[in-house]
Amino acid sequence: MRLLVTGGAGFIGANFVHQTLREHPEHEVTVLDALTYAGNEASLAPVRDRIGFVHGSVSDADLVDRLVAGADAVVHFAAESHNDNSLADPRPFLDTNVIGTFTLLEAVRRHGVRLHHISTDEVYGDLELDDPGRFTPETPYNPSSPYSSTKASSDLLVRAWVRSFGVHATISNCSNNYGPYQHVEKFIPRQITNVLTGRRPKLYGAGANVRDWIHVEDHNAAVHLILEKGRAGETYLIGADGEVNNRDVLAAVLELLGQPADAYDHVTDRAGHDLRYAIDAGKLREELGWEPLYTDFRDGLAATVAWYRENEQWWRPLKDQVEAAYSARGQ
Ligand code: NAD
Ligand code: TDX
Repeated sequence: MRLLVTGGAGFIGANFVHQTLREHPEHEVTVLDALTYAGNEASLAPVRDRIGFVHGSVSDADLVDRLVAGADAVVHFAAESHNDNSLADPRPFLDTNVIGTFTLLEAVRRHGVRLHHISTDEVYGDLELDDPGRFTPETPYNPSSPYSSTKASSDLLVRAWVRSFGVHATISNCSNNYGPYQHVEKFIPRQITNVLTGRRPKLYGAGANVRDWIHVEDHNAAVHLILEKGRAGETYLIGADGEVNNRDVLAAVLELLGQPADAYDHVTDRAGHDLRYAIDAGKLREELGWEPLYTDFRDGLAATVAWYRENEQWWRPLKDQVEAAYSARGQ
């Protein structure tokens, strides 16, 4: 298949491109990426001569129309993805996540091209710490932040285009990813690179918030399965039973980097901070036979720490600016 991968210079998209070339050489890959602050061509450098790369926006209707016309399927990763940024400046989240997805939907509708829309578990809101339940495809949407509300909006647009126009689309809602090439604004890489640059890690509030961690390779393997075997119009939840609270994640990072257990700061909590996310991936496991490979979070985290140690040239140019913005917000 000729795959158009939007957001392929970002964290999950770049890992998807690498995995595709390694494990699915039958696909031809073209990346469409606006190279925002979060996009990094260096993430694609090892495979640059084996893919097409177009620098542009998913909201550019003429460009998107042309690219979609030459594809068999679109895998749509492109988004503004960081909750804290959406609290500071929501507008780009509407432009890319809502208008960008709308623009792609109109193009796949015109050209009869398959779309897989990448989304998040944050569309479901949050759970209490002691709630025995987890998110399922039937959980009502209840997003909290400007980021998650624009992702929820984009999912609803996809569902409406499936129902009203018969667009051939699938959606996946995944939990928190970790692994190589993740921007240093995000929790795990921020703390690793704080230690590596002599800063103290920063924990929001008391750190009781729970995230359901999944290695990015497991997420992308699920996306490939959905592309191959997913039923049109369906939503699949992706998660690997990886619930850990932020305090425990940070403790593991500190230990892996040989730091004392108390070598971190508590900082101002995120406004509207979601308490807990948890995914029931039963449908994906039972219908499509997906199983995660990274079942030990600590092993995956150790590999991620090693990657950041070995790839300072990739993250170092981003670090000071990110920390300056955080410290201006008391975080
Ligand atoms: P990221 O911020 O690392 O990468 C986003 C990429 O999209 C960047 O390369 C950026 O340049 C590009 N982009 C932004 N605006 C664009 C535009 N208008 N046109 C074209 N490209 C544009 O994000 P990520 O963490 O890799 O997330 C990828 C997708 O996965 C997003 O849709 C996100 O909502 C979803 N998701 C992320 C997680 C997670 O834990 N990171 C979990 C579930 C779902
Ligand atoms: O410095 C920090 N200290 C801290 O305690 C940062 C950056 C975060 N946190 C907390 C906030 C969250 O509870 O860590 C947790 C994870 O934070 P993020 O990495 O910002 O991720 P989150 O807000 O959970 O959203 C992520 O997962 C779902 C992605 O960024 C989203 O794109 C995805 O949809």
